Amino acid sequence: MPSNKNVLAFVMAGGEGSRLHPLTADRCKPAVPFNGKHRVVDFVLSNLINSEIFSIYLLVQYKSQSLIEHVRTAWTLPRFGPDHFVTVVPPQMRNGPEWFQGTADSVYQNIHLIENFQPDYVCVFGADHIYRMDVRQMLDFHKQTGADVSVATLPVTLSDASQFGVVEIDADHRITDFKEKPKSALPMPGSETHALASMGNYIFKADILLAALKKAHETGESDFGKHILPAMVQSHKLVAYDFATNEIPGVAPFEEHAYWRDVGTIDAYFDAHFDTLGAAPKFRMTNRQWPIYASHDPSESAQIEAGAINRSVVGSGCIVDGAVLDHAMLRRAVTVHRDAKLQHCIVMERSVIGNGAQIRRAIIDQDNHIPPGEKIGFDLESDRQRFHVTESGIVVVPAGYFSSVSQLSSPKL
Ligand code: ADQ
Repeated sequence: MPSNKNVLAFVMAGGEGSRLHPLTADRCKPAVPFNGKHRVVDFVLSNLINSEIFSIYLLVQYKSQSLIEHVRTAWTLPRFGPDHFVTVVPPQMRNGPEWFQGTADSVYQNIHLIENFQPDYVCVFGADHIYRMDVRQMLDFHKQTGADVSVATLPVTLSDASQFGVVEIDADHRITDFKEKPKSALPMPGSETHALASMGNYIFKADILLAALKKAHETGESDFGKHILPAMVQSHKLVAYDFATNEIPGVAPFEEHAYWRDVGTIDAYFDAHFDTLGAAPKFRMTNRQWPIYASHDPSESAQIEAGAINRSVVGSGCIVDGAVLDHAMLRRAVTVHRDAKLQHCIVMERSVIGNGAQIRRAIIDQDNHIPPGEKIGFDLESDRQRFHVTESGIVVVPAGYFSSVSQLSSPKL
């Protein structure tokens, strides 16, 4: 199998994901479930593998157990050679008693992995995004422009710009300014409404990265967006790769071109799920030419006894008996009992929805036994007393909440 042998990838998967709480109470952001059977980390890993980049270190830190288990079961690559691996790297305190102090420090603490592998190029990618990307096209651009660093970019509205690293560029795509999460941003060339944002995915010439990491460490700087990239703008050639030019085989005409979502907040996470539904979704989970791989699931098929189902995903091992599902995402082994009604809901593994329960605009994390007749998402003031509710009114029931408060046994079908 061909591979980009001179390319090493680091996927930074240590993010705490505090704005996704309580979904990140027991797991890091890249391990958060997405859609019927995926985890968020599967997108970047699939993009790298589909781009024939097979040498991947996954840097983990915060609450990494479920991510490690997921990688062990879903991402053990067939070993065609010593350079084919997805290896989880936890903080090992090689340079002192500190764990990773930031994104750049997570790579710095593993600098020996770059020195041992001796790549020409290093991809440093985030793990928190829903998208398809052919990384080879960014690599080609990086080589053609002779850049020291390439930053993947896309337009965001000026009002959203403060959540991102924002770049200014000249006519040759050269980055002339990089500001991490600026209070206000200038519009990009040719637009009055959008600024050019970093997607948090970078390609470095390996020797440039090594030198930059060592220098940053000496001065106590630890983050790519806050420290390393802004500091390199004057001294190095940084270029902005335009994600809108990235072409993926098998993308349907109706799909949103250059779909990319940072699912860092509950609202963004919730909305991205529903972008995948319908006959003409903004983002199609299924694309046989550019698959997003997921865990191998040994469960039996879903079983629908009766019910009314509209635009929904029913994962393997689910049982639905006489319920109404409207824009519902059921992950593996969810049971929905008679007369229950789910509208715009995500229900995670092994949860049980009792007879006649009504739930709308909610995320039910795993292992919840929702009692018969329960109503969630209708009286948000009362929901706020028990659950997490976002400003826009999405209710999140934490994992195991209903098993611990009610000790319910599963109602019979
Ligand atoms: P943020 O997403 O706010 O901005 P950050 O929280 O540092 O940046 O996360 C970047 C990536 O690194 C994520 O995949 C996260 O899981 C991981 N990560 C965070 N801390 C880590 C640590 N200590 N060890 C290992 N991994 C860690 C970044 C850029 C912005 C850019 C946005 C795009 O800084 O410039 O616009 O991503 O979403």
